[in-house]
Amino acid sequence: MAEPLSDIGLTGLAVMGQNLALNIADHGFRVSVHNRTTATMEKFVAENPSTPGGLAGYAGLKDFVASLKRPRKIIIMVKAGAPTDAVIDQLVPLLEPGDIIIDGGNSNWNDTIRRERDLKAKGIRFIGSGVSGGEEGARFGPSLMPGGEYEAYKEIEPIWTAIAAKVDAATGKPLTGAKPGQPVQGGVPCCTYIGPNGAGHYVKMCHNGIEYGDMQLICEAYWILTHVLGMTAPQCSEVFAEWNRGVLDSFLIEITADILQQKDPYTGGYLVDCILDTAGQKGTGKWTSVNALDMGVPANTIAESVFARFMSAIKEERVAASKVLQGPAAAKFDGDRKQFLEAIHDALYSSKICSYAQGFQLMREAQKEYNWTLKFGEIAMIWRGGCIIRARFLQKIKEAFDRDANLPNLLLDPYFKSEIDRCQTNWRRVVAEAALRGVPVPAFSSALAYYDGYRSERLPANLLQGQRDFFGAHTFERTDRPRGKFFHIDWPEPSRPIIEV
Ligand code: NBP
Repeated sequence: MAEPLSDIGLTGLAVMGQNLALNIADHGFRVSVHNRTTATMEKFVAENPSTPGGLAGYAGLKDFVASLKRPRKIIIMVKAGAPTDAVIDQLVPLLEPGDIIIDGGNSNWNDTIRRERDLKAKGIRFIGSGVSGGEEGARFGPSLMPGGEYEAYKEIEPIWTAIAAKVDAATGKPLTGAKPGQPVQGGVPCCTYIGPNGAGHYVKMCHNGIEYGDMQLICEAYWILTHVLGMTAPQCSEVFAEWNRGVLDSFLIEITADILQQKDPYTGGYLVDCILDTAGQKGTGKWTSVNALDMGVPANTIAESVFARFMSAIKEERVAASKVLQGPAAAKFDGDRKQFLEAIHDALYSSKICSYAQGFQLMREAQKEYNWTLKFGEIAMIWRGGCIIRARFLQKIKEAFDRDANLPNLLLDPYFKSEIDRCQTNWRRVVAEAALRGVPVPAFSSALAYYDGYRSERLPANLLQGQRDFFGAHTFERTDRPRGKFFHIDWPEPSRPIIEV
């Protein structure tokens, strides 16, 4: 008897592809799978003989494509960049108009815009879908951020919403307990149509930028706990575990508490104290920061988080500099420890609000740039589960955009405004204490500078414009004249006449 046709195909069976294929099959969909290296596909299929939907392995792309129901839906889960283009080029001659290619990799949104346009000209529909949550998310429920033609998304929507992470409708908390072959039942899927062409991959990139910010902010809180309050790793672990019961409740705080109490199998000490302090990055945080610079959006906390990784990476240089450069003498902390602990909590929380405000501002600007209409409340909603930044906090962001879909900045929402009002004295105290003690907190301080900058009616850019006009005749606008009217001083002229441009 002929094999049944599959609901969907997936090519690229590394860690993400395998887990995503199993997730899809767990929801009763039959999945055809393919990998450039056939042995990987054969091993994967042999190891998973009885999934609810079934896996069918194909060595050749022609047979793989022929095994799919029409319109064919093919997920590409290969290394982002040239490999994705290579796979698309191999697939296109085998497809028919109306078929759908879905790129689930971490592709740059500009590539997605280009691919969607080029494929549309050939009659092939293209979805660029952010897939968040790493290996675990792919296996038991990622946060999914699909972008492309809406009608094409509707074709994959039943599969996409089935495999996405689910959260409780009332609390927004992720539904847990999925096991192989037994996905969670019910709940609200962490998946929504994001917008045309590259919108899904763009939003995924912003998610990653925000993730960089969250991680760096947590690291700075840990550094203050250890370097101002002198806490040990397990003591810090208890603090984070406690914080995880309040407004900071999130996956990243939870794993931080766990990591900090992990013993080191080699030394018997704590693992975190044995991990070399140099961090890498794969690019999406950098893309977010570069894009913020390109679009002129102040996303300084996210960018500082990327720079902090770069600073960590120049370990040898830092070691050499530490022997030469002086900071303040480290006095023992003699303040109220309980109060200062609360202050660190509030500094972390306020900085986090600013980091998210920047991420959402970036997306606001991008929608103008790329002619998208992004639904920010829905974006916050689908990040509540299945991704690294999942947090109770996202429910509050969703509520803020429910109150005002056109909110210009999260800081202006009444809830977040009152939270910052409540926390800002503590936040300032922590940043000041860190500065006085020479403890580097680039993301905490840049978030505070962002807050103070954003709430400033006037900034010293008046002088800056004067300087620009002095050396480059760049002209300036005046406080007492309408916007758009430009002036210039003829600086070299002794009488320095003012010229209306
Ligand atoms: P990798 O990014 O490590 O890519 C490995 C896969 O790409 C293998 O299947 C490999 O085939 C295939 N491949 C390569 Br490399 N070059 C190819 C080519 N020219 N033609 C065909 N296939 C090619 O896999 P991953 O870590 O599973 O990630 C997959 C995608 O998901 C990436 O875009 C990644 O950025 C994204 N992502 C990853 C994570 C994560 O936590 N890892 C999270 C979210 C998103 P082979 O077996 O023959 O070498």
